[in-house]
Amino acid sequence: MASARLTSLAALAALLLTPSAALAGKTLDAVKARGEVVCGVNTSAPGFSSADSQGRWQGLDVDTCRAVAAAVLGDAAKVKFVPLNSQQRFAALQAGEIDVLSRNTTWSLTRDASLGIVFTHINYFDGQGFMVPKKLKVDSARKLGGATVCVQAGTTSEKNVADFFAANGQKYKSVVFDTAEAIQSAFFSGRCQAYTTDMSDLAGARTKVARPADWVILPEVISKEPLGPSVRRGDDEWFAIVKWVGYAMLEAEEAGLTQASVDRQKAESKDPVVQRLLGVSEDTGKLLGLDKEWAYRVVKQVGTYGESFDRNLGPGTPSNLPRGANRLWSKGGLMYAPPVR
Ligand SMILES: N[C@@H](CCC(=O)N[C@@H](CS)C(=O)NCC(=O)O)C(=O)O
Repeated sequence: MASARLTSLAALAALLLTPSAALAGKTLDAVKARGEVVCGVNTSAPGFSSADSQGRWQGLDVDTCRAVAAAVLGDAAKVKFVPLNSQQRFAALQAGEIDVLSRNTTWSLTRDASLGIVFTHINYFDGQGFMVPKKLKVDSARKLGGATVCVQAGTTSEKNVADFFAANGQKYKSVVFDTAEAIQSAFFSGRCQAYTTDMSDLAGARTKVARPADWVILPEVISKEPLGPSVRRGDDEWFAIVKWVGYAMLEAEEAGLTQASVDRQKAESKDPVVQRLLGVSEDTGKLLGLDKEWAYRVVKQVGTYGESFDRNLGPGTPSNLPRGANRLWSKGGLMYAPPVR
């Protein structure tokens, strides 16, 4: 009797441990029925998400959504972008107005645990800094005691800046704005002595002014800002798709794939990692509710993480940011994808 029960328990355990095709989640079903991924992005953060004069969106966060569309719908162009300011972003995701929030958003305990959303992965390791007018002749954030500081409502920046001055025993005067447009036009017209937000945001904002050299980004990084996409809680299948699309872009870079050569690599490579990732050998797609070539299409249509970084943020772009902590773990950085297998 006892041994019969043990046998059936073992059979049940074996069943549960055997990979099986994913159950399609309701977001995946809705996205397929609609024929597009609805993606919440920044209204204008050069390098992360901004629309050009023809209304075409580009940036690292934009590429995340295009990659999800390539994996899920077979076409990276099938994305509707919804620009959201800092305060609107979480409500839009909670209310089901967007499928993914991909908008320079910091992963923190409070947001992950209390907003009905979950972060899928980190696509940019950032930190908060300060920008000042060159004519202020300040070379360190520690010399900003008593300064007027522009900051945006509903951001981690607002809280970190309070911690920073409190920890240094200094006072400051914050001037809080609701939108990037308002804060940037205020700061660049002299309303505040300093502007504080993520370092990448500061670099992006500075690209918008006529004389970028008149504005200095101070060296201190006062916080950790791990930025990444998030999805609504309660749809594990969709969560897994967005997460593994992000990881596939990293794994593709690590495996030496490129957008331009992926077709040749697919036809010729004998590397088991490449064959698996591109769907030449195993079918990892069916475990996610996708097809065999999901990750191949991501690389073919959007590129690897490194290619997206270089195109949108790297040297040669207006943001001109070093890869820094966002290098692969194998190159001394923090970017590490669990194996796509
Ligand atoms: N990473 C921080 C800051 C993100 C953020 O929203 N930064 C502002 C800085 S200006 C921004 O991007 N605003 C654009 C907008 O509201 O349209 C967070 O998640 O709170």
